[in-house]
Amino acid sequence: AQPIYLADYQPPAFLVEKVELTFKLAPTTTRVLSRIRFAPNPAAVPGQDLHLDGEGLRLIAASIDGTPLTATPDATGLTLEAASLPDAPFTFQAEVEIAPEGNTALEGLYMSNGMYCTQCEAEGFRKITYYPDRPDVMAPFRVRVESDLPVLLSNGNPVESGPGWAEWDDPHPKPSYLFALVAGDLRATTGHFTTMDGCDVTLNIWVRPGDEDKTAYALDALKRSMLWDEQVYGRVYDLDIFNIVAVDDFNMGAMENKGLNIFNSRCVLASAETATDGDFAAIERIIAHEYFHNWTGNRITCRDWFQLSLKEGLTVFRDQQFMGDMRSHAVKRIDDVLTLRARQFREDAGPLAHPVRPESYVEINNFYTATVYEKGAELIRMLRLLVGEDRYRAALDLYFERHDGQACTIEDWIAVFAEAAGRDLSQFKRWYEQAGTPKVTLLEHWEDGTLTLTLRQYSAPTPGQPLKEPLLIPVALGLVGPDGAELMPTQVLELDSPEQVFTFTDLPARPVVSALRGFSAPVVLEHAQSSAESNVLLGHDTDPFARFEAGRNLARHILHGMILDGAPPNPDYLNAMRLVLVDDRLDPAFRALVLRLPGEDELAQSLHAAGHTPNPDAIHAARRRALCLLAEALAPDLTRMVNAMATPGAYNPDARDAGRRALRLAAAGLLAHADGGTKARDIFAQADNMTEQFGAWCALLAVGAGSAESLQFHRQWQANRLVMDKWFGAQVAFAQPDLAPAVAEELTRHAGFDWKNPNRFRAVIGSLGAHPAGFHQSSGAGYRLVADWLIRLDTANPQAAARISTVFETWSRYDAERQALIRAELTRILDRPDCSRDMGEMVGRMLG
Ligand code: DPP
Ligand code: ZN
Repeated sequence: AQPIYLADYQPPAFLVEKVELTFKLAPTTTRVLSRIRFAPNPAAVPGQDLHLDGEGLRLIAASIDGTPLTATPDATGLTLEAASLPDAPFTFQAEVEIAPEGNTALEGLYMSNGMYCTQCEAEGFRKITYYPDRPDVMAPFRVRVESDLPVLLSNGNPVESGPGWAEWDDPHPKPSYLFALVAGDLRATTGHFTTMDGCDVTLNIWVRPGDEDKTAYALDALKRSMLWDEQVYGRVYDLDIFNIVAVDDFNMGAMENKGLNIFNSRCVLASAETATDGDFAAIERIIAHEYFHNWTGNRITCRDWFQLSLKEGLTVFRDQQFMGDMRSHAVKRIDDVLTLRARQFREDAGPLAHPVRPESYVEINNFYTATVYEKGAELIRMLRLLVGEDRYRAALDLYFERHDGQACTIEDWIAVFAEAAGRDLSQFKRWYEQAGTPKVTLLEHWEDGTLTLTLRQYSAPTPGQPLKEPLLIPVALGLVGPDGAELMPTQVLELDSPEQVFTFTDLPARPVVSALRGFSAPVVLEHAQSSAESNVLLGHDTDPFARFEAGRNLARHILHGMILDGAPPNPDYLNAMRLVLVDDRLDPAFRALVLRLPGEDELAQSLHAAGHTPNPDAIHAARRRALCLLAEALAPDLTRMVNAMATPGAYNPDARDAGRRALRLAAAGLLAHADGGTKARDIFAQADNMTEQFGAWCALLAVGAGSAESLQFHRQWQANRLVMDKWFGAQVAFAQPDLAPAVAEELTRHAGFDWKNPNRFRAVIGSLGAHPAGFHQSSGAGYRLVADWLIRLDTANPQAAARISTVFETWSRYDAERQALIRAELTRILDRPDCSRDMGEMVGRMLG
């Protein structure tokens, strides 16, 4: 397959003024009738052919202004030759047949549990009918759905309906990737929202019968999102109705189709008994994310798919702000940085590294990545820090005012900031163009009351980018006295050269440098600090992220020592952890985060960055030993915390109770390494909510216990698909490393292993890939099992298979034996005649 290049962009030859669609739904013989009004694009080179994308369609008939068409489609669609097209607007009509029932790729129109639904982003609409399936073609849609199923939905407002049919009208011009249709036997939970302009909006959460008791939280989160977007960004909803539908078989988390969001049921359904605090938070975030897309994505969309971060980075940043406002900014920031490092830094350090705005792709579905999403959000956070909050808001106002209804680029985005801030941002723009995580080195020199800081930046080569230019890096920095008092509040240093020196004079004593407060830039900071200095920051820094980071640095340092030379942990560290654990002035959620040791993959990443070849078994063993030592040292306090953090009364998913449960479970989980799981067993037995039931069960599995609880969990929840995903996943995630591949394999033979369901596949195969010591078991059994299943899934659902293939992206970190085993598996995946375009691109990039 040929790559597509950003540099080759051409405006569309024709624009669309109006789309009318009729769907006659049937599992294997759905008919789609289209009537599309085209007009020549004044901005395009005249005299071009009109290419209508279409894949897997059976063309029944087509015409232009009523004259039957003779052109025959090829594998990519239908090309209407310039010479055969009128010079003025014309109407193209077509009738095609498709088979949603056999659509296992879950892209286009497909079926899930007897229900019809769609997924069109990025290029699924071309599997529904012939159309210029590109985001810079925006049009109003009118849709008629015909089916005997009781609920028939599409985008926009309902206009008319009768027995067996319904019509919907979406007046807002939209790209085809935002088209949606749903038909099924569904039940709604309904609410209302009055906009700040006084309009009433009907809100519906549509679910399968039996799931109505799991919709309340999503509906509430939706109302809060709508209010927040009005209050913080001045953005008002623009239709009479907002529908959300829960679907069990779905490749992504959710999709922001105009007025008709479609959600993976995992990202919308929740009750106290079936969902964890983490699930509730994810639902709140994703509901907000998809809702916020209505302005950042739908009304202002992307000119082409290279600009994906224009909508995704911005919308992630907005959902991060929202979650901070709803819960805790400190905890949210720490969580986001942990996710960024675990997923995006990992991606950026390996063969799949790519810029936030890529320059080429073979299959765009492969670029819905942590780089485009999470690093894209970091770039917006940095812009906001550099221009200040007021100018950020002014830039956004200008963006909405200038570009509403348009398909835009990163250049348009940078321009509103440059104008609102009166500042040249061309150096900043490199962040969108250069891949890789910059390394920032900080050196201190102290003399006579003057502190001199030398900051250096370096960006290593990434695939296709051997040389890097210096970036504009905002380094938020404060100075803390040796007693913990703030000596200098946060200043934002702008590092824009390979090396710069900053001087601070007239200091009473040598301060402790608190650098990269709030994680002000997505970089790896190298700053040698003693454990005494880290302890000052951990105990006193005014910036909560910096406090967390100081504890993290101590933990990483100790774990590296244990892994590399078996050095025992410093007693100071154990004591510092005790102080955090019992400090009731600190938010329990924050304490839970500090207590959590860096994960095995994070340790492999940091060891590799420090020039070592990580050994997954040694990392696992050392981490396990650290957990035991920590548990023994803190046992009495941990026991006290388990009791103190109980949340009496009815389950409440809010941040306060969730934080208490997080600390309670963190304490019980740690304690299990000393007491064999006695406390965890109590929590499991008494739990009236999934957070504690599942958390306690995982704590038991982690110490090799919990088999009775596994049986009970299965007995209790076997009828609940989402909870069963947890049952499948946890057994793999917490399996003893040498057993993990066998445990996963055994589960693939379980009657409930419905491998075509992406959630279930991920629960087993994805969990094995996320278990470093299990996946990288030296026999290669983990690699083999994952490869076998990726090959199988690739034939049914290439998009999902390609996404999960990233479990192999870190292969070049490991020793020669493991590298050879992985290369052999990747080659086996690639060297099949039926290897998909999606998988071919991913594996090809990984092999380099
Ligand atoms: N639905 C996905 C998201 O919201 C892709 N747009 O990120
Ligand atoms: Zn999104």
